Amino acid sequence: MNRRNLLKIASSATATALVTTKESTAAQQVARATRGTPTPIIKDVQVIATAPAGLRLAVVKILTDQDGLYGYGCATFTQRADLVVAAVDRYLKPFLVGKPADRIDDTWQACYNSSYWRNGPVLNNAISGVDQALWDIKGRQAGMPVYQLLGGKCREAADCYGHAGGAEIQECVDSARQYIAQGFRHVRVQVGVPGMAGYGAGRSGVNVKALHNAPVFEPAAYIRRALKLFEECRKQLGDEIELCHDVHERITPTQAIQMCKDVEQFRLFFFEDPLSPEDIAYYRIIRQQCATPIAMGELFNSPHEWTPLIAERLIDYIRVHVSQAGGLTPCRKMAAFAEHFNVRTAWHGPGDVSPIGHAANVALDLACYNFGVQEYSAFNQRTREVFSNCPVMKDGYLYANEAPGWGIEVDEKAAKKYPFGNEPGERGKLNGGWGEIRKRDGTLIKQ
Ligand code: GCO
Ligand code: MG
Repeated sequence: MNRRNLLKIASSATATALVTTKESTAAQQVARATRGTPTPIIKDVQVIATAPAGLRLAVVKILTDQDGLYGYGCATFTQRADLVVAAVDRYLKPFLVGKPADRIDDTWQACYNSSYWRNGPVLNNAISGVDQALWDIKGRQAGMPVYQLLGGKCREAADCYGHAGGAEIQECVDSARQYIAQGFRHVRVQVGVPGMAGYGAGRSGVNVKALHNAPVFEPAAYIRRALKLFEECRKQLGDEIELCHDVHERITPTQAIQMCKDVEQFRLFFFEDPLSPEDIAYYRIIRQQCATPIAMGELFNSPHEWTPLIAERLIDYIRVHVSQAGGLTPCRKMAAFAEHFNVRTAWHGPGDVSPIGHAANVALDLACYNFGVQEYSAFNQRTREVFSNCPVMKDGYLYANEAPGWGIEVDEKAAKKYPFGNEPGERGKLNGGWGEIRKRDGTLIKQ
């Protein structure tokens, strides 16, 4: 019945009651839809520094002037976490307190420009913590998970790859089998190099002889070993399993060109970081010589790194560490840009991303059409003690938890049980930083 008819019969008490009920219901509906829209003002900006899995995580918490309205954002740069904490405390907090919490991109731009010099890992991670916290607040206000604020689902869940590794080839193949048994359709395979410091794999044998005492890595020995690994994986695991591999920027550009050609026969799902960010111009040569799918991006901080690779279609998967690029706001723009060039996403998702950061990955995974694959690292029991409702892993798929915002609460008392400074070995001595890896002759390897 339309409003005019309603008003016609408005004379009788019942009718009046009917109009009042309808309007009050309508008013309630409007109030519910615009709940929390008196602009929330940033009241405090804090950083939760915790290492429940022995890797330094930094999470920004933004509190607003509306009781119970706050949000979390991942700001994790594990090798320089103390500097990110200082960048938030000393610079972003005084810059933000008193500002509105509901202007996300504007706040991002203001923080990004407030240091004048920009596009560096420390400041980008600090800004990411703020950015993701504002998205969390927006979701909590709207009563929606962040992926809904980005436009809703393009898929039910994010198809993931796990990390299979081993000091010996058979150990890695067996580890891959475990992921396949858990339902994973994609597995990253990494194997150690006897006597050397391999990436993503254990070490075996006695240290090779060198002119120094640092861990040794010889690119050529790694390449020979990796090619044998892929051959064995295909022989034992078959063609169906999607294999990924991370070179981790440890070989020369010409070795990278050759290795990309050599691995073409193994039909990898992707071949990650064959080049360092400083050498990305060589991708033009690799692209002309083989069809091996390339993934690159976790080390990128600036649009000047990813835009040419995407625009020239020199990579297949953009693998940015979301907080390293400045947070959800720049990465959703990056994903949209990449879609036009059919470059797909494969957000960085190792153990040194907090569950908040993994939730941001999943929000992008679900809402962006050009999703490729999601890197997955399991959350150990201590991490789950600190972060409730971590994204759910099932049959090799990662699911959003469907609660408003990221849907994650941080138990700050539990976080304090795992302070920075208790990391094992060299990482502890170096405040979460990495040591050196060198060739036999002492030449430093970018690791
Ligand atoms: C990956 C990465 C990581 C990085 C680590 C650095 O592909 O997951 O290469 O393993 O080495 O995140 O801190
Ligand atoms: Mg990597």
